[in-house]
Amino acid sequence: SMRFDTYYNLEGINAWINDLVRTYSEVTKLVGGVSYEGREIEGFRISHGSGRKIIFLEGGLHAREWISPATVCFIANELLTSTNPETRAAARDFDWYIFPVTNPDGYVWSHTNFRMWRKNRRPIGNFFGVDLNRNWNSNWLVSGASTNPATDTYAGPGPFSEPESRSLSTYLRSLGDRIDMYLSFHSFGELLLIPFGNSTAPYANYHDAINIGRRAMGALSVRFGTLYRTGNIAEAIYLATGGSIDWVKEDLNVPLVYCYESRDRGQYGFLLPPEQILPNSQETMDSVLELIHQGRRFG
Ligand code: 0X9
Ligand code: ZN
Repeated sequence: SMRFDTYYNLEGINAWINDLVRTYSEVTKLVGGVSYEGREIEGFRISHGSGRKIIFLEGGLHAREWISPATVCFIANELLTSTNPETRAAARDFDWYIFPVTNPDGYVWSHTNFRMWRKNRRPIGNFFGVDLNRNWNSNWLVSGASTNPATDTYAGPGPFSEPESRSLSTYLRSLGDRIDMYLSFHSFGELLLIPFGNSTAPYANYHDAINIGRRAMGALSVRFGTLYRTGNIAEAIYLATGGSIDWVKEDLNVPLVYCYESRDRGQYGFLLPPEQILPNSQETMDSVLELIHQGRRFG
């Protein structure tokens, strides 16, 4: 079983996924796509009878944000092992599609060569990497994204130019209208963000999404007092288009989509000490349960 006092590399996470498949009959291995360097985007489904609505967890789109895959793994572990009735109900009531590392090449690079790597690893001229949270086909290159492959927010030569975002989006589309909630995990900043990255114009359930998010962040704060701010991407953080949650909202019409910016507020930033994996993950799990609870109330 996985420990939550240390960060795992890709091999470790994928070995743990194989363990889960062997141990739990409700776990099925999934392949969500493929990376530039030919790695599979490995994930798994937790299902107690298929055909339920889906909660989709996307981790590790940005390589250096190691708390993201760790938190996604913790949530999965809770769904499989917790005896808390609320957690058991959440596990049974949904089909959980869980992908801890959606940028495997970048994650490996950040473990082996350069800790602060963010993008994928496709060579572009003399440079490497496209920002996989700028490459989705939703207002691509409109705001907060760069045409310069030397930068960390390079959006790529075109929308879905990258195998990771293109294949994952195809996979997501294949799930059709079954996705009820999509959660994307990043760090850092202690924020809960909703679409869109270039506009604060309220769409159909904008205010519900904000209210549900605020209540969930109330639940997140109970355990350790961590205070997340909830808001639209453009107002709460900065203008940024071509991100995964914007595309999932716009193209797939998923009712509830959120992007977590996990601990901390910048003291350690991307280098969050391993002692904080457990508290960050526990408070996040508390909030995910509340998102589900509140999502039910609002329909
Ligand atoms: O800039 C980003 O991609 C995210 N912040 S990070 O520090 N993790 O890089 C914020 C993205 C918010 N926008 C969308 N999710 N679309
Ligand atoms: Zn990020």
